[in-house]
Amino acid sequence: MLILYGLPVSTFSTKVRIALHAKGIAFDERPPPGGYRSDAWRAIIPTGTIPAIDHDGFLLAESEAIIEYLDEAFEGPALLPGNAATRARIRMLARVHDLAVEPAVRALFPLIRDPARRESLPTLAAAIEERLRQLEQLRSGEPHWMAGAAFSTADCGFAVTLRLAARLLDALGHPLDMPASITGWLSRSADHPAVTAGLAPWHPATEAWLAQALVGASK
Ligand SMILES: N[C@@H](CCC(=O)N[C@@H](CS)C(=O)NCC(=O)O)C(=O)O
Repeated sequence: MLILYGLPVSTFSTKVRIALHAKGIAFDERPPPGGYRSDAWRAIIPTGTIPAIDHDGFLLAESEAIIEYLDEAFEGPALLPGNAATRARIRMLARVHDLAVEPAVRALFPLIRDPARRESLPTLAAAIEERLRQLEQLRSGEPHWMAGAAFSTADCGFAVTLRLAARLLDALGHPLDMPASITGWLSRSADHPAVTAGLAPWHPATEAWLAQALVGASK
């Protein structure tokens, strides 16, 4: 059976978990041996990051490469559907997620752990909101999924990251101002079975991490 090396709380592991559910691929999820960044894990995946997959001995890291591999190697609904232009837009939005939106959200982590860092909250929140305005323009009012009529790899990452952004900013007392079309996409995504299944382990793990980090921060 295909192995997903990942953790419930990890954004990029959850992105791949959603893709696996969308393709209907049976998988066994395991934590990276020794933990991510550990020497034991780096001996397997030199970057030390999660997620990675093991498909009958074929090891692969990097969420977007993994999803494209799964799409080509397995039957099931296409995660890069459509013609060349649609597929290019899917890849573009998936990169905007990985390279622009997710890093802007990740920048909030130190503020959760350390109240002394929270003076940068307005700046970081504004940076996320600016990224979301850009995303809205890039999507040009797409009424269905992130990049068109069909659910795609472009939906998998945003389904995690936009929820995380809203949850972290809420915890920091600065509710996220999300463009209306993105809010609409977010509520549609909640009803997609792959998103529901992929997020099922992520929700409690995120709440547990947040509770622990906030308690640590108040000491
Ligand atoms: N570009 C990578 C990013 C993966 C990533 O940053 N994963 C985080 C967990 S969500 C991680 O492993 N962080 C440890 C590190 O960066 O050393 C991908 O798409 O898989």
